Amino acid sequence: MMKLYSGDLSPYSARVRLQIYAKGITDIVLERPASFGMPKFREDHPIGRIPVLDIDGDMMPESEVIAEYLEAIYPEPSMLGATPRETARIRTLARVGDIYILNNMFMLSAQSRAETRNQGIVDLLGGQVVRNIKALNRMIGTDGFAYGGRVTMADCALVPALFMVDNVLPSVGVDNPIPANANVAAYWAAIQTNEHAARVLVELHRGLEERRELIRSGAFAKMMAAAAAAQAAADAAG
Ligand SMILES: N[C@@H](CCC(=O)N[C@@H](CS)C(=O)NCC(=O)O)C(=O)O
Repeated sequence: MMKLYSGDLSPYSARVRLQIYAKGITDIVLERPASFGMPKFREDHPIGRIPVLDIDGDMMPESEVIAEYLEAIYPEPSMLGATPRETARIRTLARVGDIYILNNMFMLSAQSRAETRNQGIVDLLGGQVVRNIKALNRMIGTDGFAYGGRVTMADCALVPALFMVDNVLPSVGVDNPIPANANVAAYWAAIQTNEHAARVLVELHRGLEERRELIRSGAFAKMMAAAAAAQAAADAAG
């Protein structure tokens, strides 16, 4: 049986989970890898990030690659278009979610502690997010879905990306650009009523609350320091 190494707060994992839920796939086990964040995980997985799809010991990283693979082996219901041109539109929107929004948001999320914030990083990446939300505003569907009136690979990438913009961008001191972009705001309000999107959003919020509690208690800083020390020791050992 296949396993998806995943975590509640991992937006890239949430992208694949949304696809799994919307397709009604029930034979993939979702699991948080015990070694995630430790040298062992990076030893076992060169990129060292989740999600990873474990196909009987054959490890496949990268959310977009996993999404395309799942689409190929579980073609119904399709999360792509009815024509090659529609599929290209869906993939373009998914790339806006992944590369133009989520990648910048993910890099920005480490800047939420005001005491250690690097304002140059926030200005650079936050500026990109604001610009790209404006671009999305001109591209996004106006019927409650990213494209074509049903859940597609575009929604799978955009829901976790907009979750990060809505919930994490203000914590690095950048105003949330969603309300000022009417089409994105309408999409964001509508897609949250979709049962599959709502399910991953519950998981993402649960993960964010857990993370914030670990930060409040000081446990997160200790975990990060322990992981960094273990990684430095592993690197030094070659
Ligand atoms: N491009 C990758 C990004 C995956 C990624 O950054 N995952 C994060 C969690 S959402 C992670 O594992 N971070 C661990 C690290 O940065 O060491 C994908 O699309 O899967």
